[in-house]
Amino acid sequence: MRTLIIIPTYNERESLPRQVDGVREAAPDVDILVVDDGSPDGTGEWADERAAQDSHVHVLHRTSKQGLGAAYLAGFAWGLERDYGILVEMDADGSHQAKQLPSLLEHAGDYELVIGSRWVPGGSVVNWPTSRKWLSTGANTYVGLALGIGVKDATAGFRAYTADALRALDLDSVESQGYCFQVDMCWRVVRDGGRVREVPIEFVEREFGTSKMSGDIIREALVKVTQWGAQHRWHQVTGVFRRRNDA
Ligand SMILES: Nc1nc2c(ncn2[C@@H]2O[C@H](COP(=O)(O)OP(=O)(O)OP(=O)(O)O)[C@@H](O)[C@H]2O)c(=O)[nH]1
Ligand SMILES: [Mg+2]
Repeated sequence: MRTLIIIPTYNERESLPRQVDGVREAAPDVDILVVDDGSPDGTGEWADERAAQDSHVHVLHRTSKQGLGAAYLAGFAWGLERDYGILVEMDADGSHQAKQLPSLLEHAGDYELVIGSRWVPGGSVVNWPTSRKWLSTGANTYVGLALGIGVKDATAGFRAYTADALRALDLDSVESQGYCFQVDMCWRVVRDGGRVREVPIEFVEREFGTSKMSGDIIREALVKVTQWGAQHRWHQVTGVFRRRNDA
């Protein structure tokens, strides 16, 4: 199945070249789409130069920084139009290691969504302060309790979808950004009856550039997951009453 690795970038001039090299080496048959939001540091120009030399590399330019979720949605649309069968999300910053792509892709296609997970046995994080570990495990515990999905790392951004799974979703209605985008997409796949498989990965904190994580991104995730959780529980409860009344 044709596979597209989508790499969103904003000011990743230092990190992107090694990530692209790594992917080309680890999975020579796959194509790469860099989705750059007009990075002022020249990331987009570098990607254009690389694309001119390598037919496996493509670039989608967007005029301004519109968030991770919007970049991925544009990347999905680009890939679906071109009939890729598997669409992979991968950060540029080196946190998602190209050498682990084969284990992610091994199960892609058999499951609607395969997630490279930090929080299943065998998964790990490297160079994260304790506060980040608590934030990530706390967020994932909260997601698990609120939504009742048995996914250990729903905020993870190294993942592979089947094109059919994405086509089945109403992607136009996805408005979430950052971490919330990942939870939103996972929740949509699960609600649609899709199967999710987690494979352990080693996640490495970025060496170059700066994180785009912010308080707003954390707040967005907290508010939306709480809303979705409340709606989900309400539907469960009203569903039980309806069944009892029907009986
Ligand atoms: N195109 C685009 N890419 C973005 C945007 N925000 C973040 N990215 C990219 O998305 C990837 C993940 O962003 P990071 O800043 O590493 O955020 P993170 O991985 O959630 O947070 P850290 O764990 O702190 O690194 C990187 O490749 C970023 O360059 C955006 O608004 N537009
Ligand atoms: Mg990162």
